[in-house]
Amino acid sequence: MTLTRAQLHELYYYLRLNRRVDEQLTNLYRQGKVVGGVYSSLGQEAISVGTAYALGPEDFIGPMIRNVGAMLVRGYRPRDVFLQYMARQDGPTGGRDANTHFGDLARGVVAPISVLGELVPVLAGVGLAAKIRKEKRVALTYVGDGATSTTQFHEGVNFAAVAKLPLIVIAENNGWAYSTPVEKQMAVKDIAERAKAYGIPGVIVDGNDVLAVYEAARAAADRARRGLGPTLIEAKTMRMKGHAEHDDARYVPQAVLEKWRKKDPILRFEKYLAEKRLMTASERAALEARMEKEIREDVAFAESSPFPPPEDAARPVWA
Ligand SMILES: Cc1ncc(C[n+]2csc(CCOP(=O)(O)OP(=O)(O)O)c2C)c(N)n1
Ligand SMILES: [Mg+2]
Repeated sequence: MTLTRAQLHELYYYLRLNRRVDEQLTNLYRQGKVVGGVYSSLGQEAISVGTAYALGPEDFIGPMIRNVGAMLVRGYRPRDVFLQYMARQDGPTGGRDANTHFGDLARGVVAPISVLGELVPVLAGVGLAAKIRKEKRVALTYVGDGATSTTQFHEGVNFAAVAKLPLIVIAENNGWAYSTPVEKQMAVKDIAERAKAYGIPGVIVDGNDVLAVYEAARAAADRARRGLGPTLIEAKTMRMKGHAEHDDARYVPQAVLEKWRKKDPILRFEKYLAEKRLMTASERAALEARMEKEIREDVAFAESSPFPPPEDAARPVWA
């Protein structure tokens, strides 16, 4: 374990921030203030936070809907997320696009689109550019279990493998792709098994253990930087809510959710920090107070931001 006490606190802060942003988005949605859907990362925070934390500022990520945590680690603030979900003028896309469909190349964040698996070849391209320019950059992106069945996933991973590109693909196996369970999605038991067919390492990690996720991403990044090519990391987890806030997920057995609630990644990390005496109760309270203040201020800021003026609608778009 190479992380310092301060870094462990930072990891914990991002996990909590991810969860609080998520809870706040749900509140805003229920108040009718969100334009579009809310895609929760409840219970999956350790994957976004642990992987993004393992990268350096020169690296690139391609987040998907459940990776708000990774965007927070890359420097976006809760207000950016609230503004974007509420389609306000001061938001990252000025109200033009929804949910996590925003990015900033200066921050190393590639904006996603909805098409599943699409970011895999795009981030492979980032890796290819880095390789051609001899830059020690790593590109990391996320797919769900469902997204690993797409053509784009296959083409992207295969190309990255053949060209030995510095790509890390995080497969978040949360058991469901909308209402389709994993066993109806694929005939292999583990997504990681698919890596064999591309000739790259396939690693399975406990997606609810932030330190394990961090270590796996760290190792894959080191490997990529040494020119050894891509890694597929399967993070086992569970989608703890419906596909989005409109979906009550009645098709998910309650007993399964109950089992996974006991493995909550944040409670687990809290327990670890307490047992190892790495965070005191007062340190935790201070962190919580700082975060709550930020959430409160950012919600207020986002709510007071105007909607974009209609005459602005055709400005910066492609055509
Ligand atoms: C190519 C493609 N097919 C279908 C959809 C519609 N769709 C959006 S999210 C989703 C489920 C995704 O499941 P998974 O990849 O497991 O990710 P999760 O939602 O569990 O994070 C589907 C079917 C899409 N956006 N793109
Ligand atoms: Mg899924």
